[in-house]
Amino acid sequence: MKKALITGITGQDGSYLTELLLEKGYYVYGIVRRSSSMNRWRIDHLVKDENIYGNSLFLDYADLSDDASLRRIFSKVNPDEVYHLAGQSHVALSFEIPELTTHEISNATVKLLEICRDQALPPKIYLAGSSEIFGHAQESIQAEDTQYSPTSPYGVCKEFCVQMGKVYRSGYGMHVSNGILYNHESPRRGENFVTQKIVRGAASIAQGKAEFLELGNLEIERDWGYAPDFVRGMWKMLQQEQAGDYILATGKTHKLSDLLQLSFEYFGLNHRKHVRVNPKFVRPNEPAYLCGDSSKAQKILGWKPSVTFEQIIKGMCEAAEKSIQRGKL
Ligand code: NDP
Ligand code: GDR
Repeated sequence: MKKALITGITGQDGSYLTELLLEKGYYVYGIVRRSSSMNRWRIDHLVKDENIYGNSLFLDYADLSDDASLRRIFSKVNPDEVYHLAGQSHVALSFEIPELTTHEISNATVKLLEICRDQALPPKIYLAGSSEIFGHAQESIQAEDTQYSPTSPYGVCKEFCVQMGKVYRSGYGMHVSNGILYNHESPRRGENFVTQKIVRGAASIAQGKAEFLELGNLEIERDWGYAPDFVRGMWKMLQQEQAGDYILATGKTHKLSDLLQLSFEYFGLNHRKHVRVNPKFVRPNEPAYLCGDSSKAQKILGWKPSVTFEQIIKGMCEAAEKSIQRGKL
């Protein structure tokens, strides 16, 4: 049985990746960090399952800023595959906390690469790159060879990681793959990302708990995919003999107004009556449009997205509705 170590196991992608790897018969080791309140709802169902937790799933306390704890986990686990997903993942917040963003994304990635390099048998490594590295791209559809032009501290840090991944791959012959992933969503999406904010905002308005939803830039277009599809792509990257860089994207974009319409209509509302712009949510700079070409992943990994934008948003609305029924929203 293979052993996988996941940083960011409590996040959206980490939770789906854990499910996938357990299904495939892996031993999964996850790094969790201490917080004043437990924030493990995405993996609670696995942790509460006695057949899983302690048998094929293991959690250890660590933090990206705590070198000793990370090194200790590597010595204990000796992983075959490392999926490095942890870090400050909010683009808008990276303008407010650029230093923390740099530490958690750039410095932590170098640290992990170095720890992996020091292992007797370095593991295969997945690094969580982002479409934000393309920023104000020249090409309307970006491919792996599109020039990077990030527009946020987050995007710059992710470019740094992608470049470092290439350096460790070519310099030391390590199996490091960069996934350049476009936005991917699910009912487990964090509540301050725009899809979940809109879905839950519409649900609150429908319940009479709020009258308006305040958003930032409404004139954007993104290539939104489905998180469980994307973690399948991460795993496929590490099953290749050669490591590489791969874009995972649907190749189809939608406007923010499409997202608003779908979500508000689900709850029987007209979004035009309930949405207003609050400059607080407008970023200093950002790409207006991002769309990815995943031909390389389709050809080499045999990867393709399986869920449409409409199905993703409907699934998120249904999940919000269930949360309302359980009194959790
Ligand atoms: P989430 O924000 O849902 O999860 C982030 C994870 O990182 C959480 O488990 C969080 O732990 C953990 N984490 C953050 N800081 C630290 C730290 N200092 N030490 C230990 N753990 C930490 O992100 P996603 O699952 O959506 O994304 C996974 C990765 O992929 C991220 O690196 C993100 O930037 C990148 N990415 C995501 C895309 C997307 O659309 N989802 C697209 C492209 C890239 P805790 O639960 O304790 O906060
Ligand atoms: P993004 O996702 O920044 O692309 O990062 P997010 O959902 O935060 O924003 C998408 C677009 O919506 C616009 N927007 C708003 N966004 C938020 N969060 N809140 C608002 O009120 C709002 N109003 C408009 C944004 O300006 C933006 O254009 C996600 C993260 O998962 C990253 O980690 C990942 O790297 C990228 O996707 C690809």
